[in-house]
Amino acid sequence: MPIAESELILNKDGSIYHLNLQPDHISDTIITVGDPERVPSVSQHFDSIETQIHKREFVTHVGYYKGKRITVISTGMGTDNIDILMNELDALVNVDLVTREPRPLEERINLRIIRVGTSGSLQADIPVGSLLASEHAVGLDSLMQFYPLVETGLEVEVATGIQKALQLDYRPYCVRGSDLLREQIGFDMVMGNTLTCPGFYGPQGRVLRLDLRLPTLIQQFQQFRHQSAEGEFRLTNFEMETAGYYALGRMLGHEVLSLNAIVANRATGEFATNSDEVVNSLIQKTLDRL
Ligand code: R1P
Ligand code: URA
Repeated sequence: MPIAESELILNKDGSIYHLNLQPDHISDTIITVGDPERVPSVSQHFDSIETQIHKREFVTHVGYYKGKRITVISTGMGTDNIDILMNELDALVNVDLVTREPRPLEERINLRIIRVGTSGSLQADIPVGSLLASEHAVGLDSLMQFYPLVETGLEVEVATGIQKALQLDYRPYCVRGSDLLREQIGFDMVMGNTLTCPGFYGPQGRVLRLDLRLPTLIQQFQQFRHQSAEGEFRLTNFEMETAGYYALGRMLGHEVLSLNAIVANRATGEFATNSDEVVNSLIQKTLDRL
């Protein structure tokens, strides 16, 4: 059955609705960033840039780095944008946009998607300036209320423990990212478990003028521990996209890794004075290891 025009929306030139891209625009290896202005910070290192396309917050540059074809795309903030990004990237490679038919299983393409983002550390022993690779992500957002994500026993235990600790009305979701990519690109980085929040202020325990429902939110996150045969699990950092990437990556069959430049420390109250340098060192390391 072809996918209806209302479900898989194409622009007049045949490009996909939000990303504004055609299948031959993208490479199998894709770096994603939240901030559209971070796209040229990545592509400035390319030997050459073959394509530059943008629509809304989705800015895409495609080019070559040391002979390898790389795509860099900005997503904006939040897992709602990651829903759009992951579904549209997958459709570009795994749906025939002319016949509107999904490709047969044996023709499916697995993308490698690496998020290069900023993040706040939850723990005093992970200082600003650290580079952190997310082993697991815990999603406090609602995206997985709408997809049948299959979680492992450990993932369910962790998510249930966090639900209890935070007295949440719903169970968060927990997903492990790509071990393959983490070993290849993040091998010398801090290994972490990332909390993906549906906001930057209240959901990450920041108080400006509004009180929080749970005043001890930050302490609950910092102190949360789960013991299992795999060792001790603790939450290490806050950001706003990783769990959405990992969950949709698992369901669609793509390898996904989230890398975090730690620019804030919520235990010590510090913000990095050299945040651009920290992000640039993460970009350089990522490009050299792809
Ligand atoms: C918040 O300031 C934004 O920064 C982090 C969060 O996930 C959120 O998107 O990532 P980026 O620096 O990639 O945008
Ligand atoms: N991004 C976040 O989401 N939180 C932080 O504290 C820093 C960057």
